Amino acid sequence: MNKLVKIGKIRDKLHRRVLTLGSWMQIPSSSVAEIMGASGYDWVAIDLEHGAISTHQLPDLFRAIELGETLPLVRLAEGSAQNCKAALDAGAGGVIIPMVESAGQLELTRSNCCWPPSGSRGVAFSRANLFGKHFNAYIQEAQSPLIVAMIESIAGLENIAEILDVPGLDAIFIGPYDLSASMGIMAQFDDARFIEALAKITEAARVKGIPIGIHVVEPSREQVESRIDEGYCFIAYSIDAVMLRLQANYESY
Ligand code: 3PY
Ligand code: MG
Repeated sequence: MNKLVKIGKIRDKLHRRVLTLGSWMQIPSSSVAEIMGASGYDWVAIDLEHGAISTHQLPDLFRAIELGETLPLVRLAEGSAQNCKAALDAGAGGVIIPMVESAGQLELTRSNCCWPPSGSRGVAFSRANLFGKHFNAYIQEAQSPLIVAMIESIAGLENIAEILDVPGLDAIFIGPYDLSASMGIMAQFDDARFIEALAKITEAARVKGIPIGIHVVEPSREQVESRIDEGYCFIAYSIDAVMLRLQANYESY
């Protein structure tokens, strides 16, 4: 299945508020990527913000993820033109943008991700279009990669209404660790203030008609199910390294 079709399927699910389940990778290994890509997720995001993966490793990781018909995404380190080009030229189907705090910041990053006329990303032969072989076929994808904005700070929360109005935004995605840290209650996910912040974000998204997502960092099916019940439809299930750490711990058996 080609990448544009996979992106379209995820967009369609998001429009219908049907769950798209993904996962997250921080281990720079194509074998791990092959396992993650064959594990039944709709998408797997390579984390370039945290962890030790470099952009030159993206093509091999993407190839391995794609063997399982899964869409590779990237969680950018930040939304600079260079970061957006590197991830998308390597073949990412879209980006998850950390720490979005204003409409202007999101619009600039969206533009950095899209070829003209929908954006200002530099046009080039790259792996994404098989170095020119699929140049024409890639134009549509290059003009509309999946764009997901992370809300993970008090500023993001305060500016949520204007952020949700940015055209081309496919979903917002909550980073629970940074959001709780920004509120002075790091990782206290049962704190009433954190629960209230999530409720504000989800209500604003509902009003503006934008799908919402969240990172369920602990690999807990129960937590995923309760997030689905709360209306989240773009959910990242854990992180490769966290799943390995938990299973590798002999004391836990
Ligand atoms: C956070 O919880 O802050 C994250 O960025 C999760 O990906
Ligand atoms: Mg974060």
